[in-house]
Amino acid sequence: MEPIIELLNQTKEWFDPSLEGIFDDSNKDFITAKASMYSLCSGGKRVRPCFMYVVGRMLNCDMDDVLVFARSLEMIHTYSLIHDDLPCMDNDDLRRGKPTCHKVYGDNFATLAGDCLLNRAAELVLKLVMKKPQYAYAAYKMFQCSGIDGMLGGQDLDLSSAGHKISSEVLHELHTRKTGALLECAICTPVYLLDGDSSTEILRVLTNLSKNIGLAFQIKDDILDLTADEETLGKTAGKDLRDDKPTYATVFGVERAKLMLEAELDSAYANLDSIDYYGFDSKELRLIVDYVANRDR
Ligand code: GRG
Repeated sequence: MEPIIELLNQTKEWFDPSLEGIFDDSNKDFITAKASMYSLCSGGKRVRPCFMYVVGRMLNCDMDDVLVFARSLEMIHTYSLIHDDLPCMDNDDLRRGKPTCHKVYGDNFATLAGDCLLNRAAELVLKLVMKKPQYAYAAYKMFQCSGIDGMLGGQDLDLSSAGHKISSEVLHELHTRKTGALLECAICTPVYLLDGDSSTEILRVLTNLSKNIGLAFQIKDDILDLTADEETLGKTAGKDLRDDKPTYATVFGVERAKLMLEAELDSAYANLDSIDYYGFDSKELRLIVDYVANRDR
C-alpha cells in the first residue's frame, strides 16, 4: 500500500471512533444532528486530522487532547463544505460522489447542520479548555483561523471576485485564507497545546511548512486542471478555464506556475530539514510533502 494511504488509514483508525461522541441521547434524534453526522461520515479524507495526528505524535503531545481539537477542526471543515454546496453558494448536488447534505435533508436543515457543527465544535473544545485552561490559546486560534481572518474571509474574497479579473495578490490571499488557514491550524495546534502563545522556532518552521504545503497543493491542482488529461485526472479537465475561474495557472501562466510550485516545494523540504535539525522526526510530514510533489491527479 502507498505510504500516504497507510498514513491516512492510520489517521482514520485513530480519529473516526471519536465522531460517535459528538451528539448524545438528548440530541442525536434531531434532523440537524442526523444531517451533521451524514456529512461528517460521508468519506472525507481526514487531511486536517492527519496533520494534527502526525505533528501531535512528532511533538509527543497528549493524543487524547489532540483528538478533541482534531474532531472540532474536522467539524468546522465539514460545516464549511455543507454551506459551500448550498444553492446560494456553489450549488453542488454531489460531494465525495454522494448527494450533498441539502439534497438529502433540504436547504433548511443543511444550513442548520452547518451552524450546528460550528457551534458544537466550540462547545467540545471549550469543555476541554475548562479542565485545561492552558489550551485556551489553541482554542482561540482554531476559531480565528475559521472566521473572517481565515477561511470565512477567504470565502468572501472568492465570492466577491467571481466574474472579475483579480490580481495575483488577491489570488494568493484568497487561497491562504480559504484553505490555508485550516491547514495551518491543523499543523500548529499541537504546538499551541504545548507552548500556548509563546512563539517558538518549531512554530515558525511548522507555520511556514503549512503554507508551503497548502500553496503547493493548490498550484499543482491548477496546473493539472489545465494540462492533465481527464483519464489521469479522474475528473473533468479544463474546468477552471471554462468557468473563467482565476487560478495560479490562468493568472500566471503554466510555466510561471510550475516555477512557483518548485519554489514552494524547495521551501517545504528546507523546512522539513529544519524540523530534523531541531531534533524532531519529520518522516511522516515528509510523506505528505512527497505526495503533494508527486501526485498527478
Ligand atoms: C494526504 C495528508 C494528506 C495531505 C494531502 C494539503 C493536502 C495534501 C491536501 C489539502 C486538500 C485541500 C486543502 C484542498 C483544497 C480544496 C478543498 C478545500 C477541498 C476540500 O477539502 P478536502 O479535500 O475534503 O480535505 P474532504 O472531502 O476530503 O473532506
